[in-house]
Amino acid sequence: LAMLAELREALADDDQLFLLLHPTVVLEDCRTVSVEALVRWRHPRRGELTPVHFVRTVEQSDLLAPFTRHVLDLALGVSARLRRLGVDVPVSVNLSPRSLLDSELPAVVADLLGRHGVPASGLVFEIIETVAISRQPVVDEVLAGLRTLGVQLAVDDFGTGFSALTFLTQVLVDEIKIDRTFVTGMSSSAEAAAIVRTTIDLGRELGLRVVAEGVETTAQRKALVGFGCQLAQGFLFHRPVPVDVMVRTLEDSV
Ligand code: G
Ligand code: G
Ligand code: MN
Ligand code: NA
Repeated sequence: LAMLAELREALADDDQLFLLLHPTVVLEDCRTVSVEALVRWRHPRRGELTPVHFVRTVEQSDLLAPFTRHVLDLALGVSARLRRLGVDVPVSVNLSPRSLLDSELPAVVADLLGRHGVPASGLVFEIIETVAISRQPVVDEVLAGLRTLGVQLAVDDFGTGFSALTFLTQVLVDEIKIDRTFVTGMSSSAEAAAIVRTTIDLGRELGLRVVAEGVETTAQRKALVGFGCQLAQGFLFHRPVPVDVMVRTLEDSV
């Protein structure tokens, strides 16, 4: 309860919630092709908190919609700032599965895109597969509403949820992000390697972008290239960085 009150304050404060950005790169030349927004909470007493410390509380309260809006506002602010510098890379935002039960979401997204002057194609929502099994009508409606706007959808942590492959075809998804546990497991587990390899093939067959998450070693990078993977995210390439750092880095690249 104390945390809820503090979160309410954080949402009204310009300084407490902020984003780190984590690039996705092309494996071949390490060029940044998109940035993922990762929210952090600069708590007045407890210091910098990661989402594991507060997202569940947010999801179980009436703060989810304002929180989602706040993160989206920050992320689109970043996008607008990059675009003014001539850097045209999509920004991806992680969505709580419960946000897909909010039928107002597409209208909120449309409003914020308009305010920031960012085209819908510049926004990617990362959703987890688990949303596929509930498939309540409102979820379909919200996903369809987002698709109609032209927002892109990525399946995050692919392979770890309750997978419904029909989800990939019924919901028009643009991208699959292979969960980090499979990438980490590749070197010691033939099964993990097989899952990575076949997910890359699946993505290619379905015409989807495939991003390997959590790439930390050059051996993993080589294996992924060998499997025909083109995109990756991970500490080998970048750590999540503050917005100002990312802006300076990308500014130098144009
Ligand atoms: O940034 P970090 O590695 O701590 O992320 C931990 C988890 O928090 C990841 O699963 C990530 O998807 C999630 N996460 C990061 N930012 C957001 C956000 O803005 N909203 C939601 N719902 N989850 C987020
Ligand atoms: O669930 P999601 O994929 O959104 O989680 C994002 C989280 O994964 C972020 O907190 C980010 O810091 C973390 N992450 C991204 N790349 C790596 C990596 O290469 N190694 C490790 N250990 N964590 C990573
Ligand atoms: Mn993610
Ligand atoms: Na992920």
